[in-house]
Amino acid sequence: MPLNDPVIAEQTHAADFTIAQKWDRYTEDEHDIWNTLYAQQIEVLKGRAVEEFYNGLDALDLNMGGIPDLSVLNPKLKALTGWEVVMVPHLVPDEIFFEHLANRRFPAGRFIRGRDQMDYLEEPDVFHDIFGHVPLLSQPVFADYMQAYGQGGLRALKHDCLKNLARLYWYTVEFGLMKTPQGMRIYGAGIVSSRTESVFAIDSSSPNRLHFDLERVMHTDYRIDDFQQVYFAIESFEELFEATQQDFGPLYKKMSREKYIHPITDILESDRVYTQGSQAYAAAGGRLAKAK
Ligand code: HBI
Ligand code: FE
Repeated sequence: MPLNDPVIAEQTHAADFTIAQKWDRYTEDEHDIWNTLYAQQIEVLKGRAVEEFYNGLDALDLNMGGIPDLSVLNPKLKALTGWEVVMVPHLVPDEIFFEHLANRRFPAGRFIRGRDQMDYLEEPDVFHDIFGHVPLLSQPVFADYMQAYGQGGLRALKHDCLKNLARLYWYTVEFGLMKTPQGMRIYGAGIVSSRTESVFAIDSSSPNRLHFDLERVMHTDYRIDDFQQVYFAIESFEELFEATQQDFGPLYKKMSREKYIHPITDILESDRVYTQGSQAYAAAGGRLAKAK
């Protein structure tokens, strides 16, 4: 929990874990960190992010400068897709998280990372949550997918399938790629909000890039401490949304019986392979090797 944010520390969160943003309490330095990150990402994402992401930035005027004020952002987002952003102090429990999504509320962290963590941090901050996640919530099909995911999550909890759903979130909402006629593009929030992974996910010959398959993804391990070793690519948001438009009941039953998991770098006979990676980055020790 980010203890260095006094505006979080002075508040008691509501039952649904929301807090007030208190936008006027952000310091000049905090807005400046946002602007630095923003400029950096716009530059590095050129030719790398999906069109829908830029359409979202434009539609929401997220290029106005400084940390967005929710009282300005939310009316625009609500008018477009019925979604709104709420502030939370830190990671919230799974059922609370799903409950928000199922009701078209996206929980975003209030705090912003420090200058010593510009490249990588473990807990989602306001830059990751708003710059990374919110542009696509203004796009109708993706907006519907996120709500369906929240509803599916609530059901998954009852069937002991949370891990499977978490993997789906990871490989789509956080680290998803899209194969477009112009080439491979990024839509996942974990990538678009990271300077280094934006380049790695598209340009590196190290990771595997496979076509998205719902069940395959729900049984695939992932890593949270370094660049991904496998990315899954959809061809459109319609494809992603369609995949969730089935009765998950039988799927959950099957998954609660069969707890198998595909190792990260496995390529299956049934996989549609875009690029088979060398895994050279991971083999060399990844982030830890670079830090030495
Ligand atoms: N809470 N604030 C916040 N943000 C998340 O992304 C989040 C969370 N709680 C749970 C959670 N994610 C995961 O369980 C889901 O990705 C499945
Ligand atoms: Fe995220």
